[in-house]
Amino acid sequence: MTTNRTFTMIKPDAVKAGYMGAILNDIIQAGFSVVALKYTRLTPEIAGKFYAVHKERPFYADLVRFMSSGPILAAILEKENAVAEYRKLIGATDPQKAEEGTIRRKYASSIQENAVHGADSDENAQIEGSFFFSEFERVS
Ligand code: 3AN
Repeated sequence: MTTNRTFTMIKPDAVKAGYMGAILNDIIQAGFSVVALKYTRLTPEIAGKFYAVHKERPFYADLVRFMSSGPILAAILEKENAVAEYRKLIGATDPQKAEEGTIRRKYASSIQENAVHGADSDENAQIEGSFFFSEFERVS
């Protein structure tokens, strides 16, 4: 099912560095509309649950520590072909490999502290959005 929605988080490194407003502005200027927005701090338990698919990866413990190290901004975004369009806007996981002008190229410092998360499929966008937001927290 194509929903034209995706899920993102502005990660603790970018929030700490003061890029939250700039990144949100880039997202909106790129034609995404905000369906839901939440500024919060993940506990290690919640970060661990969110990244459970990476449990077996060597970077899992560090990733959980990092994602619970400070506040994040979670959002559901809408645009035609949202998942693919958003992945294009944020660029490659490794900011050094991300194209010029992408969010990760502009604001990220490393493969782990890479400024933003973007859902990688419609199915995961749906699951991740529902992990953070109830129905009445979404503007329809
Ligand atoms: P993406 O966020 O581009 O979809 P994933 O899903 O492979 O990338 O990884 C999820 C998160 O795990 C990344 N955003 C990054 O913070 C972290 N990560 C991925 N690969 C590495 C790695 N090789 N070393 C450290 N952290 C990583």
